[in-house]
Amino acid sequence: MSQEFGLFIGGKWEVPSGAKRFATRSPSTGEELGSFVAATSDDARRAIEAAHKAFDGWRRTPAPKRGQILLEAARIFKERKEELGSFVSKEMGKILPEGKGDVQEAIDFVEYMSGEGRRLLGETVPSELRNKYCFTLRQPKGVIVAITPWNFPVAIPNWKIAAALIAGNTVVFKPATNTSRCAVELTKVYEAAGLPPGVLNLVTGSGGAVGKELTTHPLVRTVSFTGGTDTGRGVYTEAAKALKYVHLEMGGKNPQIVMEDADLELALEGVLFGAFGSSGQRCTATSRLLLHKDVYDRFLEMLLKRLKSFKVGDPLKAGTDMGPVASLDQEKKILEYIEIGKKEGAKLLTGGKKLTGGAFDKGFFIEPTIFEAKHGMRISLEEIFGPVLSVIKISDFEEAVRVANGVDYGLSSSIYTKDVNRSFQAMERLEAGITYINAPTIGAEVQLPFGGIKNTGNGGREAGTVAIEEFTEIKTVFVDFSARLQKAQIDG
Ligand code: UN1
Repeated sequence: MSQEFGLFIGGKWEVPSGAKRFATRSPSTGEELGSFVAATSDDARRAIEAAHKAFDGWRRTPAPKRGQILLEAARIFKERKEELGSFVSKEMGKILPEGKGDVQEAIDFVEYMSGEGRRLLGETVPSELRNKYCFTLRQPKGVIVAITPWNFPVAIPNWKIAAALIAGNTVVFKPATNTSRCAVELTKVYEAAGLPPGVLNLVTGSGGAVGKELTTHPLVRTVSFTGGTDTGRGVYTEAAKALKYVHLEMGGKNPQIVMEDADLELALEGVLFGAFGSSGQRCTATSRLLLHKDVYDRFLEMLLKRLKSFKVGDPLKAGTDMGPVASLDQEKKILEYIEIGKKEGAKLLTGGKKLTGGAFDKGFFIEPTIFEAKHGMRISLEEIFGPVLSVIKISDFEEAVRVANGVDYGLSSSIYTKDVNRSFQAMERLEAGITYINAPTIGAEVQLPFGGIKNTGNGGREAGTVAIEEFTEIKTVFVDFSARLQKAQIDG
């Protein structure tokens, strides 16, 4: 029997009477990692009410003081980095260095946001009238709902939680079901850091049960969602009816372009990390390699050779390059896409199968898979979210840009070239929220904005200084110290 955990509402861990439970399991070994409460809409409502109750006290806490609590949370994350990193690896299957990287990304962001408590800058703007001051303030919105995915179970929730908290909001956190243990541990960090009761609340369980309440309750002011496009569309549509502001961060079909003048060794390391890091389960994963015809055969040969020594297996073992995919559902979906690829005539160059036998039988392991594909095939257009790479031959830079942009998504993009002019042109013309020059499509840093265009999102960005925008209202203030009625646009 694994450890049992409750919901965290109003500063207390609680198990509602008659609560149903679910367990999470390692996608590598099947080991159970905890038993969690499947929250109901009533639980979600109580969490929202608790967050609302805590709001006034938290918003009035001076922002630098809120920052000190965040800094303490960052310190505890640091202290627990190894342990939390191994929870990430165990619960969603990415290899341990990446599990620890997930936690490090949280540490970086929480530290960064703690400093924001001493800024939260507004603007001072001149008035057209004498003896009048005009300025703006950033004010918290109220109750924020954070709906987060399993692929970065520590980093992504923190992008939302820490930014919302520093701005003075209170939060209801609804994590993906299959990484509930990471979510519980993360919540405990904030509890230990001294966050007042109700400022952060955790509601575990499926979105189906609590989604409507979380997206339509009158006290919820903003819903911040990262996850799949279909779910995101549902959240957006539902919340729109209740006129909520919604921030969406969804899929990608990110290209790495390799031009004929590229440093091929560098591009090779880049594509391996980009396509197969976290078993390809990043929104930023490289799922298309756009390869210039002059280096096509050579680069493919290098890639296939290098993959021969690529180790798939236990994510906790040193030397493993790639762990399992995160769940049975993921495995099914990825294997389906591999079949689709074969049916639409893409040539399977390597991989393509579920790994079986011995320890593999306990988990969801798929070989790193590479297709020689064409632009326009489904495997070259749709997000697979697995270790599957489509290689597409391009004959020049114009074609590379056209193919790169020829998808519905626009999160990340990358080009390998030594030509400065071309790299700047790529930067300007690639339709994506993020462009890397001579680096893979993954690896965003927290002090810069993160997000995408087209079907990837709805215009907002996380991280960086803009992170605060999502979670604040701007108040415009006019102070007239002339002691008489002055009429803008009419006087003077
Ligand atoms: C995601 O996959 O949703 O740039 C986030 C990266 C990571 C964040 C990815 N720092 O790959």
